[in-house]
Amino acid sequence: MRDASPQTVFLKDYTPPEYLIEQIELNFDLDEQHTLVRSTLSLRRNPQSQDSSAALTLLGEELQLVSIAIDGRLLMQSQYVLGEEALVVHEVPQDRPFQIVIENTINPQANTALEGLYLSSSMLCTQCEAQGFRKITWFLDRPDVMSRFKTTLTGDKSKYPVLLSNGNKVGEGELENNRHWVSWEDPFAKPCYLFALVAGQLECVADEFVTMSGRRIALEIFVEKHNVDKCDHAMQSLKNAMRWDEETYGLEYDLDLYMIVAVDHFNMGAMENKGLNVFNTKFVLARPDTATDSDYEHIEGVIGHEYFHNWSGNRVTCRDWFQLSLKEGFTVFRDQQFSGDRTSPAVKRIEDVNALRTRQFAEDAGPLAHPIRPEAYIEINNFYTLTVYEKGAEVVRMLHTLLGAAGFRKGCDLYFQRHDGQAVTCEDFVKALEDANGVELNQFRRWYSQAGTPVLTVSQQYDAEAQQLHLTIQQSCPPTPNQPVKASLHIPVKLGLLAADGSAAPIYCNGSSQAEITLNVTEAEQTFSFAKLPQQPVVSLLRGFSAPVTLKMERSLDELAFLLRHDSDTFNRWEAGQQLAVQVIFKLIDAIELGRPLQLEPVIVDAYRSVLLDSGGDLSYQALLLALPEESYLSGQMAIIDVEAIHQAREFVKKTLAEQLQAEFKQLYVQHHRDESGSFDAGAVGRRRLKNACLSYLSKLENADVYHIAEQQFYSARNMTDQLAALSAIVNSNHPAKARSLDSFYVQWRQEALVIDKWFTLQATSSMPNTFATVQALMKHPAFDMKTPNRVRSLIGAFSQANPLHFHAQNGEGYRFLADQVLALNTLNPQIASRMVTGLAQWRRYDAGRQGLMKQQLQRIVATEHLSKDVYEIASKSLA
Ligand code: 0A1
Ligand code: ZN
Repeated sequence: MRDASPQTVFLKDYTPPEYLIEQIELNFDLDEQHTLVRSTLSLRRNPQSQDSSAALTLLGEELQLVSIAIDGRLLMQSQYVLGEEALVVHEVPQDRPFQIVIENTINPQANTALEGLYLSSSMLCTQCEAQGFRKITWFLDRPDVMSRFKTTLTGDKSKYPVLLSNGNKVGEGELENNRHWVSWEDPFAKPCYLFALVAGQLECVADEFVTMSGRRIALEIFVEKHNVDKCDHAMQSLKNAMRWDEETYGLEYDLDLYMIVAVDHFNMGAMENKGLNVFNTKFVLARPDTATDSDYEHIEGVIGHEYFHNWSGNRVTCRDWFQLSLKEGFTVFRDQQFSGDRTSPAVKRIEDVNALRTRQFAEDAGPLAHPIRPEAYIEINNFYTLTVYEKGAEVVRMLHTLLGAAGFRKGCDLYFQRHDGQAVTCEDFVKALEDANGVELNQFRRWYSQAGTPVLTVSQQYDAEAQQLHLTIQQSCPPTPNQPVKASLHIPVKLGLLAADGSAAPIYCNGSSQAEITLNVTEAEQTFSFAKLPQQPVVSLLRGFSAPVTLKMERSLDELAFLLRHDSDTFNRWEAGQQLAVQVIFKLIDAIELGRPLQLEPVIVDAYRSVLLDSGGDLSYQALLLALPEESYLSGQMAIIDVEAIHQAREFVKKTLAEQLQAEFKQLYVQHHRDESGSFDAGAVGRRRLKNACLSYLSKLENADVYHIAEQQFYSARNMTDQLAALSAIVNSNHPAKARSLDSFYVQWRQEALVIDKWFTLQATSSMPNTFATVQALMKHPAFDMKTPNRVRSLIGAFSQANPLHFHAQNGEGYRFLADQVLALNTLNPQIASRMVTGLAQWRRYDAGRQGLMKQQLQRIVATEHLSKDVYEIASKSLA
């Protein structure tokens, strides 16, 4: 918990470690409440350190010291100082390597923060990133101290038949009193944040992968017994990822064994511990009747992400935590490429951009905005953000665009070759890309240090006589905390031109003609001219969303409808439809605010009709074209967010489209509805997506026919995608069988925690009246548990972050509720508590009344005693 004034850590203060730990031998005597740790460290002074003090400072928190010895001699209390956060040994040998042996105890059962060693159901497991290792034993807990680990686990054979750690198993044996031990050795030096151990009653699902050089790798997924039948997809995903990284980056796995363990209690998605990934069950377990198609896709994405970290993160790691995006931005980019290749690149790109624009853009425009390489933090766990991950991936993507696929690959090869086994910086990454390609990326580097979403304002001027088009692009970036003035960035802007018949108009540049080019926008204002255009073309700009920016360009509804019909760039085709809907919805919002009657623009009805009639092959893509912009995206476009008007206008469009295109929606629904058990292939997934998109529209009609369709689908579904889509249609309408369907779903799935999470989320995100009362009642439901992060996210997180209408109720009940939960979580799990505070961070975007109410709750949080650093940092920065 927080001391009087929590300390800020600055990037500018980085200095190399004073000591190095070449090897660590860890012995665990495992017990739920009283685990004994013996750690033997082989240390020496770091020749690179300028510091000359003879003291050694080891970091440790919440540990009970038993004994400490140097080179075999026990230390007396006068020889060290034991503080809340560190153990300082006054004098250690300076001129030779030395050994320290520390014995301490820890209590995993009391560890509800889920950092360090903790209990999840009946298994013991660890989470060490970012700074959890110091809750296991005293150590130089920083990523630039890389050590070889040898770990021996001892425990009761019945409680802990399976004992796992990083690397290869090198020994095991039986002991008296039904106890046993297993030793593990990891040949690769690593920072302690990649250490892991797992002990429990686990079943192993095993397979094998043969690498490109012909090595046989054993693959093992460990789960609790009742989940053995839900591992096939994760295993297949792992093999797909291993093959993909060989083919795409030339990177091969390095150990003989790759293990994944699925745990019920986990603060994040998963963790890339060397050779022993620990996963949230949500990203491992899938069976067609329990997991949706999106779940299947997320599992493959996260399995890929953790696997890709073996190179981008583990073999080459971060020098310090300010460099987090070095591994995370790069690895997210890699997992996005992988998922795109595995499913549909067009659909994957749209989903990623949608998430970026609705969530990361809000972060970048609010009080918590920071560069992808932050310069200061109070609690590093607060910086596992959308900015570091998702915007970080966009920055890597832009490098890929600027260098081309082959140049990017050359740069990555050099990066891995040059820095294998090292802890490095974002600068080292950019430098490797530069050196491999003989280019200079100086201006581009500003993306690492500058926060905020740049705005591109584009105007066009067509000169019929000269047959020329002039595009003027201005860039600007709004101020962000501590960065009032921004410098110009290097922004790659992909461009295509469309002729009147929808075909590509050639772009003449440097003597040759191309169908698409990338403009290098580098100045505050630049004009690009294009010749030999006998007619004014329609401009398709920022294709593929080639940079994480906001594009401002005057467009008529007809022009957008034209692009929606003809743009050959799949991203921009979708984007045209989105912007069309945005314009239509905003006109309606104006009408609502002025008290005028609402009328739907016919152009959107025609546009949607064409989409409904043109199946074009990729049904998932077609379903995306039908999806209206989310309320959170629309909020991002408003100076003062009018939650009710946004909801009302969007609902009006959805309902009116459903009324006017009823026959088309119904026809498509019927065409694609099958009674299938659910196979995860692109055709079946696309059919389900499209059919359920139609159902969602049709359910707005609120008639007996549609009620019947939804209920029929709910009861006959043999896969979770269809069952959940039907339940969602029921819950978000006035369906007479709502209560019965929810009860039936609960009874059917009460044994499956991940399905029950969906049941909570569906109710928490409902836009129907009485949702707040339902949420309050669900907090008291026997299946709700504040100590299980997935459950907290499924109810409190879903309500506060995905139900704008009810969370932002004018009377402030949603805000008060959230603050109550944050304070309750603060003592149990600070990481989860601080994630929940972000629901209040955007308070400045609302009307005066709501601002006051949100601020009041933030102030109440900050004024609370014993606040964790995590919550303090987010709440106080939100108020600043
Ligand atoms: N490195 C992991 C994510 C992760 C980060 C922090 C954690 O605890 C604070 C846990 C997991 C990844 O990117 O997958
Ligand atoms: Zn990661």
